This record gives sequence, structure tokens and C-alpha cells, in this order.
Amino acid sequence: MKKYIPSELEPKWQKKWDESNLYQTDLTKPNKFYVLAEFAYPSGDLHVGHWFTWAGADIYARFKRMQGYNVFFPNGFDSFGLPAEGAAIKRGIHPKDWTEANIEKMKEQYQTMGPSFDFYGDLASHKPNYYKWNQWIFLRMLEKGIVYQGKYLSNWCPIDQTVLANEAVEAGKCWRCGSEVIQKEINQWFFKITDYAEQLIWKDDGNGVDWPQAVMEGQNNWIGKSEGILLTFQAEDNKIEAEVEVFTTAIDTVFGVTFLVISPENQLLSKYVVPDKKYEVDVYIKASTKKSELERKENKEKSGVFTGSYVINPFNSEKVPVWVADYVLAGYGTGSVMGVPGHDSRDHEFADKFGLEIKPVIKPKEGVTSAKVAADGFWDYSEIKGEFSEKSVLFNSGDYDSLTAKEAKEKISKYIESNQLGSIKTQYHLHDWSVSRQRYWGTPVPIIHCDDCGNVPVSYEDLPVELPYEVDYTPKGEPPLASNKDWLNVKCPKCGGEAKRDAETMDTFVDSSWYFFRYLDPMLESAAFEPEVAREIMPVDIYFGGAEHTLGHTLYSRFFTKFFKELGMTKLDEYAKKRVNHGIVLGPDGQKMSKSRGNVINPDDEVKKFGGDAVRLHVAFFMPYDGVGPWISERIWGPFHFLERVWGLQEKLGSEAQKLGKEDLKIMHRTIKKVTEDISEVKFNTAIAGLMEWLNYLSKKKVVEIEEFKNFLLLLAPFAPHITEEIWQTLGVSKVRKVPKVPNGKEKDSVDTFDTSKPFDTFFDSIHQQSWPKFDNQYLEEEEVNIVVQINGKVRETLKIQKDIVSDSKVVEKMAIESLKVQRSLNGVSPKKIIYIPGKIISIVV
Ligand code: ANZ
Ligand code: ZN
Repeated sequence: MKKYIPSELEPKWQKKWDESNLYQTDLTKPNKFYVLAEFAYPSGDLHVGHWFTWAGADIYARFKRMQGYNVFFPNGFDSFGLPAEGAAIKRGIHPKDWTEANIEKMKEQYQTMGPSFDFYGDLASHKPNYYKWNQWIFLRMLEKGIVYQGKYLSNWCPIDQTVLANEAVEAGKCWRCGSEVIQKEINQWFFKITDYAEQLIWKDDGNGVDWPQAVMEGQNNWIGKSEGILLTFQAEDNKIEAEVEVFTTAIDTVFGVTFLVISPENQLLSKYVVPDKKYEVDVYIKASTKKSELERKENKEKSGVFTGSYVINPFNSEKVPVWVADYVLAGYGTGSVMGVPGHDSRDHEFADKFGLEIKPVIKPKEGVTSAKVAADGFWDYSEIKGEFSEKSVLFNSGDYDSLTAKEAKEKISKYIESNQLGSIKTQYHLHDWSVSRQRYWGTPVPIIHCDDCGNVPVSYEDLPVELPYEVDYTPKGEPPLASNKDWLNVKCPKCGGEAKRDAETMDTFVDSSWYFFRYLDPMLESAAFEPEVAREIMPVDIYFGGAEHTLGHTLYSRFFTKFFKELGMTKLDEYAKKRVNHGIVLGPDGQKMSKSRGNVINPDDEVKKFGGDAVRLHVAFFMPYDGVGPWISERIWGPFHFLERVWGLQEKLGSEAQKLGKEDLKIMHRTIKKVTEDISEVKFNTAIAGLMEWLNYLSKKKVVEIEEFKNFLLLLAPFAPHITEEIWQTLGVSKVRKVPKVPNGKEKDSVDTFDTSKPFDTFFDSIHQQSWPKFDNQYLEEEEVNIVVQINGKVRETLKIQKDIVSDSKVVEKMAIESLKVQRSLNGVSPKKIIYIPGKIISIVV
């Protein structure tokens, strides 16, 4: 027999599958199943981390197809973004040329692993027929008031020279280049995602879909819904014509207020600063703009300046000094807080530093000892509002003394509302999404600036606003697009006067927020997508991606889906029924695999050496799909030998079909069951372990029957599509079938390899079009049954009883009594009563 040489058979089948349009989906057929793998960035070289991401999706897609679903498994490229510009600046290659070359290269690399993508339409977000729809969405949002422009203190990356969304700042650093993010006031475009904050909250029922708990919690924390009170404090000096409103979630501490803080950016501040303090406050404001939001939030070393003015606490008429301090952020609540150093740790640090009074007003109820109360009476509010809300009691709080915190909160809130001292308010930590980027390689913002007419939207007929090829994309403080004057200078669509295009581009997260809708037809010219098609094919049934997208991409896509719903383009609330977070492949050094760390493994070499099937098998086997583990190339020998042994089984096939024996049937059905269930639950590694066990069994047999071998190949097919196809075809089990040549009538590059004059052609019968094997429970049942023996309710023994005598109570009871352990427990006493529940339990009463 020939040796197993992957390089001889894999390219052959890849070509055949491609020519036969094997994986192209006919979206008009019923029983759809949409498998989505996260949009890939074409960075140049695929590394095995990338394979890991989509290989799981491919295995799943193949499995579902064999189960009879009409699987839609598209792929495309998230091809706008900074690295293209970085490469351009470094190597002098135009971002477009660099990106397109990378896409070609990545497609070739993908091809060597035999993925079952439907590449129809070649979706790539840098193509005008894609980003045109980003612009369309932008304009629709503008119409609906979801897009606005504003000057905001923003995260600014000094290296990339661009604004960053909060989600793109990791521990104070730019997520792409790792440099320290600074704060800069910038005019920019925003998506008002905060309007959707409530809708984006995950409810206890998981919003009717199956997403990882960690993602739902992460998003909810990020949205940060918080219910509190807006309370107004009047200035003590009636010459100050401004009151201060604070947002508090701890109104039950209102008698403990000993100071009030206004954030440095708050417009109100200047009204409270007395002339004497003006200089000091100004210096302070300047200094605080240099700090990042994170620094301000987390710095334990508090800073601030007294304004010289006071407000009056409406509850006890006490004079409260007003301070400015940067631990209070401008962008949350009202940008002012009431300082309660007796119960808020930040306020406590502040009071300590400046010698302000610390006045606790809530303590644990008598007898409650588990609360953590400090020597000065400080009791952290996180404890009070939690398990102690009813085990606490107010003091120093006027009429509210001796109420629990919970009762006081309700009562004080009611008082505030009925006396119009403030109002109940739900607040969200979520910020609006800044989408302006001062970069070249992205979607141009479809706006024209006219001195007379202001911001004028480009009309829908004039979309797309194409990204010009010729620009100077080296950062010089102004957006690169502004360097192409022919592109920049236009006539105002309203007045016809001289005007300029907006030279910014959109955040690339806009591209990835809705690509899964566009996959339905990437070539469509009349709309972003066809609502009727979306109704049939959406939602995504299973979405494979990385946990790092919890706060960015997957949240934004949910927002877009809700916006599309508002436009009547979809009825969906959630776009993906199930989300699977894949694990992380580490380099051989145990660090996360990435180009910048230089620990990347190029899969091309591995595929050359072991073949695509062995590499795929290794990807699926070397750790749980959601695990974290290092890639060690030598270990691919394991899967390779496994495949060699599968190959070798061909020699053991009997010349005439014989019936399978009892043991043969048992392990076969058991493995079918295991592999079916494990793949369903995305447990690829244990599915393969099941196949290995079966292979060991088969290898020991003298003669392997065609029936068991066929089933083995079918179960292995999603993992190792080439070798299984090769053997399948030589087994002669496939029938010639008639299949439409171009299944959904869509043209494809390779279409000319068909005879298009005839609508049908004889077609090879691929293993990947076969039905998934079914298991039969009758072969799975165990021969023996475990029966528990109890004496006076205590378990004393577990008996293994042959199945055929289980129902014979006399025999079973006798065996129970005679067992050594039972004899020892009985210790000569004879039982009063024996109750036998057949197949389960024997109760002996003494
Ligand atoms: C007084 C108080 C006493 C507070 C106490 C808490 C505990 P969440 O849950 O995150 O919504 N706060 C309000 N606006 C702020 C801002 N712009 N910058 C910094 N802190 C701000 O937190 C709400 C609480 O955070 C508010 O309730 C306020 O402090 C503070 F024992 O008011 B609290
Ligand atoms: Zn104009």
C-alpha cells in the first residue's frame, strides 16, 4: 500500500472542493445554520493563533453540514486599520497594496488547511462597496440624532496620533502600540451608544440567547447601570447664582456630608472660586488635564483646592465647604459629588489629606459583629449597601436616626422627591462612542464642512465618498486625508460655495459592527443587506471569537443590531444565538503568541512538514478549545501518527462484509455518541480522544469491517477533511450524484471550470456531503447494574448485578445479605425488613 503523504493528496482535494463549489451555500434553502468566525485582520502572516480561532468554527460548520443543516460559513477580511498605515510608513508600501497582498497571501494560507468557507463575494471592509454602507449607516444615525459632533476631552495616543475609545485603552495604554495615553480636547464625531444603554443590559434570562456569563457580566459592568439621586445644594452666598447638583447612590449618608467636590472641568466651578483662590485653582486645573482618567480614578494620593465658598446641606442646614478635586470625573453623573468621608473611601482619603471632618452616620446594628468598621467609625458603603443594608442603623441623622440604611434610603428619597430637592436618576457609566480617527486607512466620514452652512451631510446618491489613493499618510498633526487637496476641496452641496470634506476616518470597529449582515450578500448594491434575507438567515447560530472583544466589538455589534431594528431592517434584539470564546495560544515560550513578541509560529512550515490535516487535528486536540496553552510543534507528530494509523487501516479491510460483533458495535456506538455530543459542546479535544480509543481498538482487530471504518471516517471528517476524503473515494462507497453545478446560481471565479451550458453535471460524492452517523442506544447499555445497599438509611455497599437477574428480587436480596460488608455491618443481627426497588436500591431495616 502507498504511504500516507499529505502533500500528495491535500492540494488535490482542495482544488476539487473549490471547483465543485462544495461549500457555497444556497441561502434560499431551508434549515439554515449560520456559523461565524470573528472577522480577521489581514496582518500579513497568519500564525497558529489565527488557525486556532477559525479551525473550531470550521470543524463545527462541517459537523452541522453533515447533520443535514444548510450551513452558511462565510469569511472575509477586516481590512481597514492602523497596521496597514504602520507598514506603509515603515516600508514605503501603500496601505492598499499592502493590505491586498496580505489578503491574497492569507487566502493561500487558509487554503492549505482546507477550510469550508463560503468565500462568495470576497467581503473586505476596505472595498468601496463595503464602506459605502458604513457611510450610509453614519448618515442614517445622523438623521436619527445618534451621530453628533462635540469637543471632548479624549484619550489621545501620541504615537498613533489618534483618538482612542475607552475600550481601546488598556491599563492606561494604547491597545495597539502600548504607549501611554494622554488627555486632549478634540472635536470629534460620536455615536450615541448611551441612548441604548438600557437595551444593551443583559437581563437574568440572558436575553434569550446563550452567551458566556463572563461576557454578559463584563458588558453589564462596563455599561455600569447605577440607580441614585440627583440632589441640589444651594450656595451659602446668595451672590453665587448657581446651585450644585450632585449624583449619589448613597443618599442615606446625606447627614455625613462634610464637603462637596466639583470636578476641574465643570463649568460651574468658576462661579464658586473666590478671587483669592483663582490662581491656585487655575494651576490645579491645568495640572489635572495632564492626568489620564485611570490615574485620576485610582490614585490614592488625593489632591484638590478649596474654592473659598460654601453650600448648604438641605437636610441639616450645615455649611459645607466646596472643593475642586480631580478624583471627581467630569463625564459621569453631574461631575460633582457630596463628600462623605465616613462611608466613601475616596472621600475618606481626601478628608485625611486635607484635615476635613470625618462624620460617620451609619453603624452596624447591635450584635452584628462581622462588619468591618474602622477605629474612626468609617464603614465602607459597599458593605452597607450589600449584605448589611438591613443590619445597619443610622445615627447623627435627625429624624432618620435608628432606621436601617435600607429604610432610610427609601424614606429620604421620597422626601427629596416630594419636596423637590432633587430627583431619582438612573445613571450609566457607558460613554458615547467616539468614532473619529485622524488616520488614513479607514472609512471617510461623509460630511462636508462649509463656512456658511456648517456640517453638510453628503447626499445618499453621492456615496461612497471614496478614499483617495494619493495622500501623505505620515502623521503631521492634521489628518492624512487633508493632504490631498483635490479630494479635500469640494463645492458645498447646499450653497455651492467653497467647502472642505471632513478629513477624518471612522474607527475600524464600525466596520466589524455589522459585517455579519453584509455576508448575506457582499455584492448587493441596493442596500446594506436585504431585510428579507436577514429574516431567514439571521441570527448567527454560533459565533466563535476572542474574549478580548467583550467590551469592544461584541458590544458595538449589539448596538448596531438594535439600531437596524429601529430602522425596521431586522426584528432581532440579539444578533448571535450563541457566542463561544476561544482560548489563547501561547508561543513555545509560554507567552501570548504575537508578532511583537517575536514568538510567532508560522503555520506554513508546519503544514509543509505534517500536512494540513495533522495541523488541524493538533489545533483541535492540544488543549480544550477555551483553554490557554503553548504551541509545541514537535507534538504534531502525535496527530500525524494517528492519521498514519488511520491510513493503515485500509489494509485491514475484509474482502467481504461480515457482521459486526457485540464489542465492535458497542465501541462504535459509544464513540459516535461521544463525538456527536462533544462537538456539539465545542469539546473537540475529548471528541478526538474518543476517536483515538476507537482507533486503538480497530488497530488490534485482524479484519476491520467496512461499516465501522466508514463511520470512523465520517466522525473524523470535520477534523481531517483531506485524508478522510481520499480514503472515502478509494473505498468506492460514494455514488455519483446529480447536483446543480453552481448551487445558488451565484457566479464565482472558478465557474469556468464547469460546463455552464448544462445546468446539471455529474458531481463527485464527497464525504463532506454524507450524513452524520447516528448512534443506537441499545448498544450503549451497560451489562451490569449498580445497586446500592442501605442499612437503616446508611449506604453500606454497592453491588454489581448482571442485568438479566436484576428483576429477580429473591436472588438480589440474597446477594445483598451475603455480601461481606453487609454481614460485617449487621454483625449477627437479623434484618426486620428488606425493601428492594429493582435496579436501584435495597433498604435493610434492623
Ligand atoms: C456620596 C456617597 C457616599 C457615595 C458613600 C458613595 C458612597 P456608581 O455606583 O459608580 O454610580 N460619584 C458620583 N459622580 C461622580 C463623579 N463624576 N466622579 C467620581 N465619583 C462620582 O457611584 C456613584 C457614587 O460615586 C456616588 O455616590 C458618588 O459618591 C460618586 F458612602 O455620593 B456617592
Ligand atoms: Zn454651504
